[in-house]
Amino acid sequence: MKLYSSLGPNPRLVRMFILEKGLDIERVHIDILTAENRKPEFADKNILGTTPVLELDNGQMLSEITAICEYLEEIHPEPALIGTTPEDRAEVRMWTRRIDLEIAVPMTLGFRGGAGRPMFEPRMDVVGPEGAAELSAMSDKRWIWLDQQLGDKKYICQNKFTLADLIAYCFIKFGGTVGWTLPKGTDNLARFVQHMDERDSAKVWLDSE
Ligand SMILES: N[C@@H](CCC(=O)N[C@@H](CS)C(=O)NCC(=O)O)C(=O)O
Repeated sequence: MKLYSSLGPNPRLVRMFILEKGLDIERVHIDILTAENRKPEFADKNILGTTPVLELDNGQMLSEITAICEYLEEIHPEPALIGTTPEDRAEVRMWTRRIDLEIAVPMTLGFRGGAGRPMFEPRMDVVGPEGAAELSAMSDKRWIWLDQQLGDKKYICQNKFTLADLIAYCFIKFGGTVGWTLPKGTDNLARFVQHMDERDSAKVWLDSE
């Protein structure tokens, strides 16, 4: 297997997931700053042009972080990061999807149409500056909501470390790389980030690729 990876929260999430699983997968760096991922050659790996992409040994290309992580979990069930029973798996998927759709997507779209506009406008449709500000404000509100859901718990669900924690952590850390900080009223998330920073897999955030 081979992981086509780059800067950004999505590839970093998959890299952390791989480390948490104790796997060793060859990594190929794709330079998204120079739009290497938007060249026609990369379309053979992912028609949407985004990273990460996992190339399987049979040549199949998988993209979308949840599809990649679920695949890895199926072929390497231990340690379980998406739950061990149908109910547990459903709960982890529910939280992961909530964080992805309700927080990560508006945050990403807000960044691409705002501070990230010079990089993204030439390569994809981005929302206008006003829409970008609204999307960023929307995701900030939802970070506050997530903080309330977390409360004084250590992890987002099931009292154990799961994919749902990884997605929240990776998008908070991504924000830190582009001048964003957690909104006021998210002390629980700040504490969450502190203990997640202690995980060995969190070292991917120190490595600049
Ligand atoms: N929904 C996708 C999002 C992938 C994504 O947006 N990746 C970013 C890096 S974090 C990317 O490729 N950005 C560069 C670009 O879109 O040109 C997933 O789950 O993998």
